[in-house]
Amino acid sequence: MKKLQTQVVIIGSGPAGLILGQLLQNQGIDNIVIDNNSQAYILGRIRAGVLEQSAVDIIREAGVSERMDREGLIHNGFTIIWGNDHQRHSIPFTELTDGKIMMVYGQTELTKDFLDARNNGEARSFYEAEDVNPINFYSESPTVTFTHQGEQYEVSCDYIAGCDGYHGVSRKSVPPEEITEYEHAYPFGWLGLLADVPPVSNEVVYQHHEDGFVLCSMRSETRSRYYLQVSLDEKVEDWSADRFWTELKRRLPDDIADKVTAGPAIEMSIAPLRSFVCEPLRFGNMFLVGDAAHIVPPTGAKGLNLAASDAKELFDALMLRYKENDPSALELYSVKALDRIWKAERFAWSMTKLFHRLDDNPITQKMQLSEISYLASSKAGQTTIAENFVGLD
Ligand code: RFL
Ligand code: PHB
Repeated sequence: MKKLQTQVVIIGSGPAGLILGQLLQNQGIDNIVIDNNSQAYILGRIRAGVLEQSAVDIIREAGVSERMDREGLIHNGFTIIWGNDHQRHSIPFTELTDGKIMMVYGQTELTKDFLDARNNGEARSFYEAEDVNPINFYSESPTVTFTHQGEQYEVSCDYIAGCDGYHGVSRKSVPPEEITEYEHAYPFGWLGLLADVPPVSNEVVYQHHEDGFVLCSMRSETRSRYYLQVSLDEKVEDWSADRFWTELKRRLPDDIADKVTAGPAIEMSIAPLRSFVCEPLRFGNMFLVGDAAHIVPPTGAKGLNLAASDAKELFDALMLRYKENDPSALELYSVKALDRIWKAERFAWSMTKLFHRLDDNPITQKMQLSEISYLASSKAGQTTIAENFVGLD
């Protein structure tokens, strides 16, 4: 058994764990990252693409923004389309929010930048770790045990940050009577396709369609990301790229469909949609961060942004604790983060319910179309969407 010591053990090397690790590392707070997957596997996952102003600021503070600032695409609005007559409207969110922007920069690229920064520094990390187990976190000497390359490890620390996503071990290690989970699984999913073709529009497009939601997004000027709402019975094996392009063009208005450039799929997958929050986020000296604590349906593009904000909030609290021996912000972490998280959950829930085919009752669609039409015609309505979309302070 190898025994190690550090200040903070970070379980999980997704955006939450890597951002927290980098912020701590920059301030000389020792930390160890432990992930049960390989770096190649982590980099192979295609996920988020849209960063809020606050996430952009956090990435800059971490000192890992060089490529994002060079290659990321700044957006000032997004387009909504609705109804049989394909009405459309651009919501100028920068104009409506005193200059806040969104940055299109793929989670894969962001993760690569943070992994490179960590790999090039002194910080210790373990990938492909097995049987990762946080223990004794209600005591003053929390410990994380795991096996790596056949060797058993025991790491003692001051704090554990559970950044290991929805399926991770941190939340599951909490005694059930100490945690409350709120969850709603939607009866549909998103079929996503990534392709090296130019985007159909220079803005992200959200379309309400009677046969299901459509999202046209991008990763760069030469790489597009599209999503189609599909039923949960659909299997990705039944979808060829050709079938995807045909269905996408069928749902889009003709003039936009004509501009779609089809091409081979780099990746296709189906993601189920879920709203999930657990409370609290602190269990003795273990804290939950990012998807380990909450899941949003992707309609408002909030998941990665929440993970970044959680990491920053925990980092600020740890700084106060280590630099000024003041634990008060750690005590407030759960309450403060949950307030922000529930607001983002509400927005993602409302956008999901507004734009997706929810059921077969025609009155549901009539209500949705009327609400979208109202929002598009009202400056107050658009401002509400805009300020939630760019992220509430
Ligand atoms: P992650 O990224 O899931 O990372 C968790 C890490 O923990 C590791 N792990 C373990 N390690 C040790 N022991 C264990 N037992 C472990 N179990 C798991 C895993 O290997 C992994 O490396 O969580 P994190 O860091 O909290 O980051 C969350 C984001 O990844 C997620 O919220 C976003 O991708 C959500 N999301 C979007 N968010 C946005 O802000 N904007 C978007 O445009 C956006 N689009 C999306 C999305 C998510 C999607 N899918 C596939 C769910 C689009 C899609 C389709
Ligand atoms: C994406 O580009 O993957 C994306 C964009 C906007 C969303 C969700 C995902 O709301």
